[in-house]
This record gives sequence, C-alpha cells and structure tokens, in this order.
Amino acid sequence: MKLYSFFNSSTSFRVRIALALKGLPYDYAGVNLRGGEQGKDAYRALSPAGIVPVLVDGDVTLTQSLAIIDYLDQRYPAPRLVPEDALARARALEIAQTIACEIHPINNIRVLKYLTGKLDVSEADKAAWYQHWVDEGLGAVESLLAKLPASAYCVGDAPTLADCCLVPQVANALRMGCDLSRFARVRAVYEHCMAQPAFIQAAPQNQPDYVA
Ligand SMILES: N[C@@H](CCC(=O)N[C@@H](CS)C(=O)NCC(=O)O)C(=O)O
Repeated sequence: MKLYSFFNSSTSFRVRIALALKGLPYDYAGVNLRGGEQGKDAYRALSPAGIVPVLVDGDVTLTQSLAIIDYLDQRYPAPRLVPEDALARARALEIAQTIACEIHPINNIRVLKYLTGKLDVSEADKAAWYQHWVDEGLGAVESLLAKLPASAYCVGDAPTLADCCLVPQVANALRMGCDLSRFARVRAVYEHCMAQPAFIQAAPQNQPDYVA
C-alpha cells in the first residue's frame, strides 16, 4: 500500500493511526501542502479535490480519510476500528463525524487561506475563527464523551475510529495554541492515546516529510 500524506495533516494522521493500529506496512509519499503540491494536475489525478490523504492499495485508489479507514477495517479487520455492535458503532461515528464534519472542514487550509486572502481577514481574526470552531466542536465531543462510561478511549476499552479522529484534531488545536482547558475528558483520551506505540508511530514528528 502507498499513503499520500502530509506530516501535519490531521486527516492523514487519522489514516496513519489506523494503519499503525492494524500493523499494516505501507510506503509513505509526502505531499507538500505548504508548497501547494495538492493543487498540481499530477496530484489531482489521484485526488480530484486536491486533498490528502490518498491511499493506493494495488489497483484501488481511495480518498476521504473516513472512507479509507472503513475500507481498511473491512479488508483488514483486526483490530476493528468501526465497532460491530450497533450502538458502539453509532457512538464512534457520532464522535468521528462531529470532528470530521463540524470542525475540520471549516478550519482547513484552503478555508483559512480564503479568509486571509480573498476576504482580507486579519491573522488575529483568523486565529479567533479557528479557536471558535474548535471550541464549538470539541465542546460537543466533550459532552458526548460525558454520556459514555468512563474509559481511556472514546468508546469502549479499545481504540476506534473516534480516537483516530480525536487525537489528530487535538494535536492540531494544541499546535495552533487553542485553549483546551475546558475539555478534560477530550484531553485525557488524547494523552492516553499519545502514550500508545501506534499513535506515537503515526504522529507528525515521526513522519519522513516532517519539518520542525
Ligand atoms: N474530508 C477529507 C478532508 C481532507 C483534507 O481536507 N485534508 C487537508 C489536510 S488535513 C488538505 O489536504 N487540505 C489541502 C487544502 O486545503 O488545500 C478527509 O477526511 O480526508
């Protein structure tokens, strides 16, 4: 398998965690988002939307991190990341989609660039926008977690798709200087996961294209 990824991309980080948890080997292809490589024709042939990650598995090319993780889960089921139990599955998807649909898209690079470019928004207002949507989204995740039995992970006693999404989102928020002090349960899950080998292996600083 080959993964097109950018070290700091949270959506790439989600897939790297899934691959590491499943112990699947892959070749790493760095896509320099800072240099605009995602917009080049050659890359758009792989990813029509011009985004990472892309997973190539033999003659299959897949975009969208949640679709990729679901594919990996069907194809390489151990360990399961999308739970089989109906309620646990819904809970994991609920948290994953709160992050993937409610936070990430509006804080994506292209959106932030549009704010400061076309709309002439200041860097301070861009940072306020970022923190606002992190606050809203992680606030919702914190409330969802509060309704679930206490655990080191989001849902149940093992990592799921929800943790694959939560950890990279928190890592990004911390890198962007967001105040996460209100989100005790979110932070506890993040800290526990980031002490596990698969999550460490998948972390931005451990990728071949990492730049400090
Ligand atoms: N919904 C997509 C989002 C992928 C995405 O937007 N990735 C970001 C990096 S985290 C990206 O490639 N952004 C490039 C850009 O905004 O130009 C997924 O989950 O894979």
